[in-house]
Amino acid sequence: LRQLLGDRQFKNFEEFISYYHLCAEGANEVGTKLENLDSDFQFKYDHNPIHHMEERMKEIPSVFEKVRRKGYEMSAKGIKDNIYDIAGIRVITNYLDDVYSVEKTLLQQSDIELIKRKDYIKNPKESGYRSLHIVVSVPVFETNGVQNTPVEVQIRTVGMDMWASLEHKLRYKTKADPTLVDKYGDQLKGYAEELSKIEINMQSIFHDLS
Ligand code: 0O2
Repeated sequence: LRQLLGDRQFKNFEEFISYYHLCAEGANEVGTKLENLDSDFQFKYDHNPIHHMEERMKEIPSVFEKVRRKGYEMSAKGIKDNIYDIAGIRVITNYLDDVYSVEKTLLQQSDIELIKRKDYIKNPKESGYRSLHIVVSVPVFETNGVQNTPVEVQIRTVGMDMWASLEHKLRYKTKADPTLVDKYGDQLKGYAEELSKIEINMQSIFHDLS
């Protein structure tokens, strides 16, 4: 941590740790909401939109690295005001439409507020990456009162998730020489497009059979 923080003094470290803990509780709240939504879908429509979910807390050195990279104030306040993905939930859906129905039903809940939204499905990244990223604020009830807490929810289909996981591993593996992956950039982007076409067709079959 000292290396990442460099000479800069980190202000209010204890306050940051307490906030970090709060974010983990926020992720638990949102995770439970998503599980309940999936079960309600199954009960009412005989279909589970969610294939599976993964929860992760951004590692503390990664939080500091992001603060440094983005040029935010290295303090508990700098983190609270700017870093919304300390707690993250990845929701992997069966079909493309499920991405948006999960988003819609989550945002319909009266205690959930949308803070930020990036639709990399409608506007894929240059790499070919596809996913819907939303940041929601959820109230967390603690011993000393209620705190609205940000949680990032990344929603994507099984196909998008397969591509993103493998592409991430390839990039990580060749970190020493990034040009090695760039050599395959167009090919990887092409695969993301092919997968997207396949998923649109699978969705149509599902509609026909439903
Ligand atoms: P981790 O551990 O997965 O979080 P922000 O200020 O947060 O809105 P940022 O950080 O640029 O801006 O976020 P962005 O680009 O919207 O989303 C970052 C996350 O999306 C990454 O997390 C990846 O999980 C995923 N992602 C974005 N682009 C790509 C891509 O080209 N390929 C793959 N495989 N994943 C991507 P982190 O920061 O890597 O870490």
